[in-house]
Amino acid sequence: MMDVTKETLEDLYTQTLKVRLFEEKVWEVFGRNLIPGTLHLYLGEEAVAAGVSTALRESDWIQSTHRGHGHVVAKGADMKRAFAELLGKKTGSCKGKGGSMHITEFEAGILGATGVVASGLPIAVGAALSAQLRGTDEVVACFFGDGASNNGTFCESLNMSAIWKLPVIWVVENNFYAMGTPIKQMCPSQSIARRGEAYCIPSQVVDGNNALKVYKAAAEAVERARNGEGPSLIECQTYRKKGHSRFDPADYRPEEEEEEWLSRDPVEIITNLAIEQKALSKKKAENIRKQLQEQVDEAAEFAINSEHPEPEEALEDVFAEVA
Ligand SMILES: Cc1ncc(C[n+]2csc(CCOP(=O)(O)OP(=O)(O)O)c2C)c(N)n1
Repeated sequence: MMDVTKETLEDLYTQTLKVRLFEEKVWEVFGRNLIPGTLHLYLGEEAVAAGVSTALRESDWIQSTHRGHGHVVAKGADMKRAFAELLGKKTGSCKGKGGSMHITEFEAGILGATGVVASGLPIAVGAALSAQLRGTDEVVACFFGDGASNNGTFCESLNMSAIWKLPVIWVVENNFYAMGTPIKQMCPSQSIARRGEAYCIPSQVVDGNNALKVYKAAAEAVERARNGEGPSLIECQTYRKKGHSRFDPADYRPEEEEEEWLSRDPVEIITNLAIEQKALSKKKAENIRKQLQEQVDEAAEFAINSEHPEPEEALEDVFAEVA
């Protein structure tokens, strides 16, 4: 088992908590009716984004999904611009034109989020091919759900990444439901990792509520990708705290199942681990929490106080000029 440094444990705590506090604030602001459109919260799945992003460098890339706030915040998106995008404001990362499902920030290695399920996988293949052709050692992590793994692009993208030995990490967030459809009704094997093996891609299942376990799997995958050994697949088993999107009460989930999963809170798990391993004192953990809360509150205030775009800006940045 790979050893991790105290700094890494502190980073995992910080990233997991940052995503949690960001999402809690989003939920609060949503309750004030300030967020237009729909919203897919990442609450409960924080350890996946935290573990993967801690294994990446700033110069690496991520491709996100409709449930993307956690991915982009953990990878280092500017929280003010990310929050403003949720509110459809001019100061947002896409000038308010994308909203919750399309936060993008190339400067931070964020290729973008997408509302079309499974459409991110071919984009990750393209980005990884670009990294390979440019002779860099950049790595691309692509997040997607169990539902997305039933889309045709999953097969095409995994196959191509395997034959060309592309530097991709396929990160499946298996939260056992695609909207209200349980995985039992979608996948004959119920194992996404087995599907990765069918393409000769080293694949493993990890506890997606434990940021340290996700980090270890991701760090091994990153090393393989940097060494030119090609893609890996990590199936992170996790659970969302809320429904699929803003108005879904998730009453299709059995009570016992919910209780069991929700008793294993990702923030508590990494806090306890970091304190046990003496990577953090309770006091330092509390100081980090305070600082993060201030940053998140500032981001929300910035977003709320920003202007909406003018109607005539609607078509700006939408079409590219062709010479
Ligand atoms: C191509 C496509 N089909 C259907 C939808 C509607 N839709 C939005 S999210 C979703 C479920 C996705 O489930 P999963 O991939 O497991 O991700 P999760 O929401 O669990 O994170 C569906 C069917 C869509 N956005 N795009």
